[in-house]
Amino acid sequence: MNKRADTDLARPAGAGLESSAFWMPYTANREFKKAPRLLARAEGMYYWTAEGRQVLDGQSGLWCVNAGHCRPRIVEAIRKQAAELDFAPTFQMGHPIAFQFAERLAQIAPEGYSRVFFTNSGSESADTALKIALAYHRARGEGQRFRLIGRERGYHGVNFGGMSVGGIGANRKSFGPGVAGVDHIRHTHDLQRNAFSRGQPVHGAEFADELERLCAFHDPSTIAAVIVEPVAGSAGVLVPPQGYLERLREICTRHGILLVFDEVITGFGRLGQPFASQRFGVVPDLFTVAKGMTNGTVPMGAVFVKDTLYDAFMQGPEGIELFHGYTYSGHPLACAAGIATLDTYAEEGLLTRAATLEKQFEAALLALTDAPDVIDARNGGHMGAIELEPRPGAAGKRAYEVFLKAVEAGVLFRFTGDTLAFAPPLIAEPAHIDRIFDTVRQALKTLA
Ligand code: PXG
Repeated sequence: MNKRADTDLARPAGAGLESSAFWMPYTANREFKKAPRLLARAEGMYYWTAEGRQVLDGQSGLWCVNAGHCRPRIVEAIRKQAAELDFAPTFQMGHPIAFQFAERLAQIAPEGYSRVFFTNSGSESADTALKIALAYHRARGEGQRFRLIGRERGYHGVNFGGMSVGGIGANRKSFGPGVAGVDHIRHTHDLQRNAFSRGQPVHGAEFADELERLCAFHDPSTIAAVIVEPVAGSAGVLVPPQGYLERLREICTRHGILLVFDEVITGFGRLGQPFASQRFGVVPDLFTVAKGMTNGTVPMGAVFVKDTLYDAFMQGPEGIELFHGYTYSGHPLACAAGIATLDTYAEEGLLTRAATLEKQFEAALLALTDAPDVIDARNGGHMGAIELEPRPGAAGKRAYEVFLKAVEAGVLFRFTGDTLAFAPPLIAEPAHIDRIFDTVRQALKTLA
């Protein structure tokens, strides 16, 4: 038996975690456990640390708590569902709430999207979308379309499919060759031409032409799908240049390639519309969601599938149309949380609220243009980033120090490399937004 187990509960929060059993994800474990930062409670725009200090959530958890924390309606729905139907299978059986939630989701989706496949995370959504794309082509007699195209600096989760099409080097390098038949187009970040853009940058629609080059190289009839985030999130909020997504769409259509949008971050109101495709007026063939789907409360994801694709499967031979699914696809607790989340979004107009906050968010973010060491500020909807000049020989260090200073001052956001990323809950008021960016300015000044 683990000798420490009995005494663990009695020790002060955060103390003595050096030998903790928890292998933390995407974390410098040894460093963290020496000086842990523990969040113990949350409500609305705020967390409280284990020591009782209030922290403003500038990141909606991990881009997921779009309606703010511990919303009573969602809490109650989960509580009630857990007592009524904790679990029931969705393989060859069903339960009503999964059907209800799918209907509700279809109601807010772009036109022509009335089918939803449930997963449990963004990673599972990415892999599910890629598998549906491959199976769709095969069902139509185009099984030679096996290639999947991603983009540099893309993030589609950590499972093998999503990792393979993903384009962040550190997420790939330790894990072998990944899925066969994958290639990447270049990213859209162009600091020289587009630094300090407001919203969509002017330059770079032509980066989409790389897809045309890969078509020529591989033969387009071998390419099944292209997957991109409409706005790249993890790689530091890269907003698509004007005309870029339109051009990707046009090239895919011309060559019979499916366009997949990964809307795990952009979905559920982050850009001022329910989904990014509605904001940008570019409609993919499939899109993935997770995170804001249940306001971050119960793990869940989904793939939205265009009716034409679904219909192609339903016209095949009788029997199971897609040999794919998870034990927890359409889990009752997640569906209950999801329905209550959609109710909350609808009641408070949150799926379009980012559009009204956008100018103030942009002004507060772009005001940092003259702060020390800032080399770019960029935004779209209710998300944005500040890129810092890396310290010579110590990439990422400056952003980490700003992050620590801000947490000390009671404001939480994300950093990746030397980029700080911001995505507060959609219930934010202007004063919250000002506080986040004032805190960043102060931290930059102190560290300069
Ligand atoms: N696609 C996108 C676009 C994502 O942003 C995933 C897929 C994977 O989702 P799951 O639920 O499997 O983690 C994500 C996740 C960050 C950060 O701050 C971003 C994510 C997760 C954790 C941290 O960069 N995105």
